[in-house]
Amino acid sequence: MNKTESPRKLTHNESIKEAIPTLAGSIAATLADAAVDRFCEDDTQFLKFHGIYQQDDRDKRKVGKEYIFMVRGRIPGGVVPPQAYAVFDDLSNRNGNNTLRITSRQSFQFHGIVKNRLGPVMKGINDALMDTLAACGDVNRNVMAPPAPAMNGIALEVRDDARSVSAALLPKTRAYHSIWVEGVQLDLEDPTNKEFVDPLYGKTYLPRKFKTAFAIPPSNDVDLFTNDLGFIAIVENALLTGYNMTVGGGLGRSHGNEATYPRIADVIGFVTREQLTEVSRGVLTVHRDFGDRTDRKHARLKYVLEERGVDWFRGELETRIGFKLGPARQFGFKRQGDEFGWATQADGRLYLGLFVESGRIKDQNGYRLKSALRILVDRYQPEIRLTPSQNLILANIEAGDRTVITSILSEHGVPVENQGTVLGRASMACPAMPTCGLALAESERYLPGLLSRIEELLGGVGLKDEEIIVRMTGCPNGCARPYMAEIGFVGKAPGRYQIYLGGNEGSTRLNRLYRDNVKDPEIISELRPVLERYSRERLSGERFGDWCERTLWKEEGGGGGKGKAES
Ligand code: SRM
Ligand code: SF4
Repeated sequence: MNKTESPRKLTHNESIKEAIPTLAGSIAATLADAAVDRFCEDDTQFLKFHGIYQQDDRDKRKVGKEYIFMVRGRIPGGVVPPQAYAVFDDLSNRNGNNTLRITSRQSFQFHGIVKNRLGPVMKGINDALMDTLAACGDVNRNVMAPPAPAMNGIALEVRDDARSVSAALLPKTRAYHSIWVEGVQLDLEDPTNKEFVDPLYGKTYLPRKFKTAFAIPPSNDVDLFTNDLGFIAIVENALLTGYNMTVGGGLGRSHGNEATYPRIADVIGFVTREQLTEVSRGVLTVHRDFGDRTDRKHARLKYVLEERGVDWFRGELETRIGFKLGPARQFGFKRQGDEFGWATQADGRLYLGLFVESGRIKDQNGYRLKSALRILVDRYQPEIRLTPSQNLILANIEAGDRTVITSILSEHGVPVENQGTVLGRASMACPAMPTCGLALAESERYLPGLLSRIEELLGGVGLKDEEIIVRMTGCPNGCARPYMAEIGFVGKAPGRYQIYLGGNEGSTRLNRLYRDNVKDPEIISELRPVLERYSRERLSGERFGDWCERTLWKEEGGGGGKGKAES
């Protein structure tokens, strides 16, 4: 800043964090006041650090605002023990909207909780030895790791490393435990609370959210390059020697604001397993100290990387950690997404990959996934693994139980073979309406119908059963990672979407904007000519996204985010 420039004003979030670094706000007092159905604005910001969002049912707005809460778990690597799953299932029946939502970061969300049930839900989650601390807020979020059960020891080691990093980056405030487990307001007269400053985050935490993921090539099932911090497992002579580290990925953008854009992370070097915690803390503190605290739309680590450059970042990090990163090693990603059906674990037991449409575990008409899962969990105690593509895996199943489990699922309308459709299995949608306050258009409720129409179109142009990765979000924030899809739909207004084309199977490339503000009836007519051309012109085995990149974008140009990862 030169002498004449005045410092830019910090955001309101910065001043409330500075004033109450324990993040306690007046949450406990409001919780105890049965006469009110919601929290004040500042407390809604603190609640996020506790894993809670205040929402309202947007379908009911015409008749008045009905406040409801969404609670998100912190489940590193998406591993849910059977006992905890049973508790989650009970809690969603008694207190929520009778569904459990698998998120695109391997967690569970409970929707539709009214204020006086918030306490019991939070207590129930903690009693099940799970928690929601730092599932949201300006902190490191749920750490992702490959969900498929260990085919060898490497996957277990990577999962352990993901857990260690998750633990190392947790905030240390005692407010969470005090409010939700002990049920009391934090005693602010106690000097340790009065003077509390988080040892890692400081008083004002991060300028914005921070996301971490681990991947084991060739699978990129965690969509690694969309994370602020990523670790790519390097396996040499069948041993996990360490990780290539990536920094500066992120997808959120705003319509009409060119200064915001999706960005693919950079690979910045190699670290050993022993160095993981230190480098993770180091990267987080660079975000803490250099992220933009004057504009929350410009506050992600990706903008620090884009504006200051990779070399600057590496130098800053190395100064903080006191050692040099090694040169990045060879790696290659082939595929994102999940495998479905029965498979064998290294220990001889079985696991079952189940497709869950848009991650919503529910009973609806003849499809009763929620009831079936509960029976299986009670009787066979499988471990539940949540995947970053919003599906689930039942793990650690004895081979002898396979037939009966298959028939219990079948009796509940849940197939094990040929689950969903080819397009459905490769799709994702964010929740959007009616719970998300930021949704501009439908997503989860709308995508299945649109997919049927696209399937019909594909059949008509000679592409029946062609896998194309389709993702939809109700606004440009990118929660279902639409900017990595071969076809991405991004909500612009009710019934209107942007269409992005050209992501790839390994999820190492951003797609580009093809058409803006397309009305629902025109989506199919916009897609028809490109799919017809793809069908005619594609090379043998060439995927739709790769054809777009090779052909369409050479002709059309196309706008988009920053970067393409090496793979
Ligand atoms: Fe997200 C905000 C849902 C993954 C980028 N996201 C929201 C909120 C909380 C809306 C709000 O702030 O009021 C949504 C709650 C809707 C609801 O009713 O449940 C919401 N995000 C989700 C989930 C549930 C979508 C899903 O389909 O599963 C995912 C929860 C993951 C988890 O368990 O932690 C979810 N959100 C993502 C991802 C994907 C990822 O992390 O891999 C992104 C893009 C990656 C990134 O962060 O850049 C993402 N969500 C955002 C943003 C844009 C952030 C930005 O940098 O601009 C917002 C808006 C915000 O934070 O203000 C947002
Ligand atoms: Fe809400 Fe937008 Fe995220 Fe969808 S992408 S859940 S509409 S914030």
